[in-house]
Amino acid sequence: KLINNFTIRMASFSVNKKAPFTVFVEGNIGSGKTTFLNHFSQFQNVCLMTEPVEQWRNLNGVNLFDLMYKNPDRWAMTFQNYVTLTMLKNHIKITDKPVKLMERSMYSARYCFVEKMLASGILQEGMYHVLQEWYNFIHEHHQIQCDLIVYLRTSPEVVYERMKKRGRIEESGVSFQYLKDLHELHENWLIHGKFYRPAQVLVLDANLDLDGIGAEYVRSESSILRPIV
Ligand code: DCP
Repeated sequence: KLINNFTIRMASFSVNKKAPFTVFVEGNIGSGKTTFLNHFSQFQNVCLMTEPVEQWRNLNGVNLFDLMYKNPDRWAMTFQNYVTLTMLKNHIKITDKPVKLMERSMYSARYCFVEKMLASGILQEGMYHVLQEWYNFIHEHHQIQCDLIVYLRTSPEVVYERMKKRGRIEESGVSFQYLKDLHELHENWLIHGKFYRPAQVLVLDANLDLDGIGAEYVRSESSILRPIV
């Protein structure tokens, strides 16, 4: 009986425990998502979840990220499959902090990258449908918390320059057209609502350079830190 009572109490604790106010930071490659997250490292009550790029770069010594760009027909499916798993782990990660800030989400993988890969023939229809089945299954069986989306809005020209300057070796073959298409997909999703948006979207001007963008970041603070301020 004691054990039963304990189990019931634990179950009601996990039901009642409030999920953190969860924010997805979205935007094109090079839009400044990492810098944005770094800005919020000054607040102790915020849990920062950076994108699992390092895991994509080293899965037991295999660089899936590099393989995806070098040989997309062969590796894009495997890569997006692994992105889904690593993102899901971040989505369901528990934190005691009242605010959780996530770099990207399963949604941008689904509505931007995977859509782009299907349209350009990198993903075959069968592969695409397998990924859709995963997304739908996850959606039905997990509570993916999302209270706000921050969209770091840029122009493709600006992010192309930034990406070249950053010089990530794996991205050396990424074309301007690729960034332009990804930009359109982000716009269709986050501005025009072509795909499901799990929360309201706060749009920031992320074309500004590092000197000017601080003010944009500060502008978002009250929305993001809502449960703490
Ligand atoms: N990527 C991908 N498919 C996904 C997510 C990311 O192919 N579902 C790729 C695109 C980039 C790299 O992974 O080559 C990282 O892209 P992000 O835009 O997520 O991260 P950045 O580091 O470029 O963001 P920022 O410069 O805004 O900090």
